[in-house]
Amino acid sequence: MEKKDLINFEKEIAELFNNKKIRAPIHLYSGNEDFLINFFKKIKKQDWVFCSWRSHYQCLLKGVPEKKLKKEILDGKSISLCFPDYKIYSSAIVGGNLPTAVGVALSLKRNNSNDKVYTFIGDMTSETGIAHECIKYSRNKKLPIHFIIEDNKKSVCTDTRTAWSQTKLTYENVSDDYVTYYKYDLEYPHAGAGKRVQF
Ligand SMILES: Cc1ncc(C[n+]2csc(CCOP(=O)(O)OP(=O)(O)O)c2C)c(N)n1
Ligand SMILES: [Mg+2]
Repeated sequence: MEKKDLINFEKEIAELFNNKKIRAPIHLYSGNEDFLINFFKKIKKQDWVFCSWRSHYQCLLKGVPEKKLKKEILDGKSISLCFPDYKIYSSAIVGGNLPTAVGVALSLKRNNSNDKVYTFIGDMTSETGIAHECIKYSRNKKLPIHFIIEDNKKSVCTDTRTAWSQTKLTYENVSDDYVTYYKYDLEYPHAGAGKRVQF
């Protein structure tokens, strides 16, 4: 999957949403294609991927066919896309997938598996108590899990740094065996595609 394919996929979903063809929330990505394409080179087919409400790109990069993904989105499931066959799960709850991801990693370790868990979280999610606990536990127990912190500077319409009165996020610029931080500029609004849609 190339950068233009990812961008075009989101553009098509944005258009469908603005034309009232999707009767449920959507959360689109933009500006992080290069990072994700590069990062996914290390994610194997048998690895597990956990995401938030914003996960179209991860689904495509994990191998979910475009048609299958589009159908789920048209069915109103963009906010919680789960494809067990492709080992990718999303949750619309802030931090909701984190304990599950850690549990899967613990199970992989106990079963001496070589597979790994990759967990994508937003900047605000990375500041929550549950994220701090999950990252601490995973590090200390040396679990086969990696957390990717995706900083678009915002939590819905709130500036994350202002909300916590801190100029630097806790995991800002961290890059080690357990955490990868990156920044991107989201051109779409937090949810939707920029047009007020009324059914
Ligand atoms: C437990 C919980 N509280 C609040 C919300 C509402 N909510 C949805 S997305 C979001 C912002 C999270 O921001 P961030 O983690 O930075 O992710 P982004 O959307 O920017 O990718 C909030 C507060 C929620 N879904 N779940
Ligand atoms: Mg954010």
